[in-house]
Amino acid sequence: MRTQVGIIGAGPAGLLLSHLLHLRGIDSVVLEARSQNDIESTIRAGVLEQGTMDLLNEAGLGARMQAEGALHHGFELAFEGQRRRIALTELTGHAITVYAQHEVIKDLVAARIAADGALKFDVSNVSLHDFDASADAKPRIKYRHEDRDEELECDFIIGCDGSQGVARGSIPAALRQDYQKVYPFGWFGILVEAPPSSDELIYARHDRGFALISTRSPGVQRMYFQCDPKDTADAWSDDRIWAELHARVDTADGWQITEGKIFQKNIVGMRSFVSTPMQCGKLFLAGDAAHIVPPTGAKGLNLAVSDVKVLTAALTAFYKEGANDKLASYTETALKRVWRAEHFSWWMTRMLHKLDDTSPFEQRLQVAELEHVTTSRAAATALAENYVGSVAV
Ligand code: RFL
Ligand code: PHB
Repeated sequence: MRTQVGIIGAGPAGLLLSHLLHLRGIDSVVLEARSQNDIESTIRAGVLEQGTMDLLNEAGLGARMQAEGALHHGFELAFEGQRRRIALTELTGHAITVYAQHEVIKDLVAARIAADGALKFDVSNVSLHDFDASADAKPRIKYRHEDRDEELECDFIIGCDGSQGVARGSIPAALRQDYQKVYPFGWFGILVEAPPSSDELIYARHDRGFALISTRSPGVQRMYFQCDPKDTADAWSDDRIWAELHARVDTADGWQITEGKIFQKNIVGMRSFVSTPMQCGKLFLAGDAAHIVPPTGAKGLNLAVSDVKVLTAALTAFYKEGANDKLASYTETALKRVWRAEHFSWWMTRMLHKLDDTSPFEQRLQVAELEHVTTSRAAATALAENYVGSVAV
């Protein structure tokens, strides 16, 4: 089998790339290790930046997002028993949409299937071959599908296979530089049948640890609280979860979060990670395959989308004009936004979480910083520009 662009991974990065290339008349095949049902039901991100929304709309993928997603013009920071608003739209002219990642995935899969796009689920034993830069190199992806060993020949291989994929590791270690910070805490996430506690997201800093109140729909809410990454979901009864969330988020004026039936619990670890370069010969990496951010800044999915935007322009220039320059500078272009988001996500994480080494002095510094970003218009604007993704890079 042959195609122009062989894509590994049907996450937001791989599916969106395949769809955008199709709109520009470029063929691709997407190989995914999991089943369609699995990728369409895994609960992950929720916040889409304006640039992500614009791109999905331009690509004809925005109908359900506009109908079912919720446009948010601000969010709140809770600390010291009170809540202060960051007025995103007033400060930046931009907004965000809360629309679950697995709904984006469903929209993308439907678009690929409607366009007869080649999308293979449940593949295994994926390996990458002959992607060196020489003109006569013919990149190939070997894989197993429906009990047969298969081979896909292509002009380029794009690794969109997330943080645990095989693509990044196919680049020789001697050519790569990895940067990493692992945080000594995780997020306990729950899905709750309840009305929203608040009109906007709430990021809370408390001496007991961080908490986040987000939403999925008028009847389903998403909440997180900082926990030990080695903790297990079973160790947390519903009562214990609500007690912890009330302690961290409720405000001194008597306002409380709204409880409901918890129907899903999970724990995720937190790390910051960048692998560079994001390319090697005819292999390119996009999204979590190349970089990870802690979820505090809501940037991961949006970064995957911005990589794909840069890569689509580069591949289009190659196929339509024979130009190589944008492909050659892909890493440099993509990493500017990546490092901006890495810094922002680390900064938000550090400002809002209980850190292992936080002395009482540093705890007061966190509060001083929160006071500053919620009272200085300049500081609030810097935060807001980073959050909505309109910050200059
Ligand atoms: P994905 O989504 O991990 O997709 C990779 C796909 O590749 C497949 N795969 C393979 N396929 C074939 N062969 C192999 N050898 C393969 N190995 C892996 C996998 O099965 C999978 O389907 O990567 P992608 O496309 O780069 O997308 C990245 C985003 O998923 C990720 O950054 C976000 O979910 C991060 N994130 C958030 N991002 C935001 O922008 N806003 C948020 O509000 C937000 N909240 C979050 C988050 C991530 C979270 N977790 C679970 C870490 C909240 C949480 C709790
Ligand atoms: C979510 O709704 O899942 C969510 C929202 C904001 C974040 C992270 C996750 O920063």
